[in-house]
Amino acid sequence: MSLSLPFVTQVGFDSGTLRPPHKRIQRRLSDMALMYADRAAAQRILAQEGDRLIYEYQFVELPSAEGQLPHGSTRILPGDIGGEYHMTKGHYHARREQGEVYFGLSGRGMLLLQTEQGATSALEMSAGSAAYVPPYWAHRTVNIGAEDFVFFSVWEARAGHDYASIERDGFRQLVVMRDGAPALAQNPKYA
Ligand code: S6P
Ligand code: ZN
Repeated sequence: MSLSLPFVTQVGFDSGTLRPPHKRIQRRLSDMALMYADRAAAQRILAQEGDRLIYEYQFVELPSAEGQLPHGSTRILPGDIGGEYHMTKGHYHARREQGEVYFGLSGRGMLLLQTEQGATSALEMSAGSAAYVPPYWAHRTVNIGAEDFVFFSVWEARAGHDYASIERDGFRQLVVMRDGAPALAQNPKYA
């Protein structure tokens, strides 16, 4: 056993910024253009506007050992791609038995979840929401507001991230704009 030392990180509720800075990953439209239902809209935006930032996440990297708890923030910018709100890629944990906790810091979001057996869930989140992602549920967050949606998460170091099936099929539920408001729609790929 190697003993870790305790430490504290300051988290910006509106920006998600970690102080001191830690690992930071940015996802742009080109990184996930095939994940939006309207691929033509994604290509149009890339051609006309350029490669917009969709979300970024920052987290404290820890050794991949049992009991270590990496944690960090995600900030999703407001906007949509062909009427589908900006979202994270979403993933299953490679070790399916590992759950996670999300805590809303600012803005308005939707947490989409699903299992490999076909169960689905969609939970609204805002500042102060603590959402539980149980073991075996894939999870994706979506910004359904006009401001940045920022949340904090804590997961187990050996959980791992499995993006493959989501990259191929997406989530069963899409979060789309209907009459200017968010609504759930069925992903035609699962019809
Ligand atoms: C990690 C946790 C989050 C996401 C982040 C980005 O288990 O669920 O920190 O990594 O929100 O989402 P994604 O789907 O691109 O990893
Ligand atoms: Zn996760």
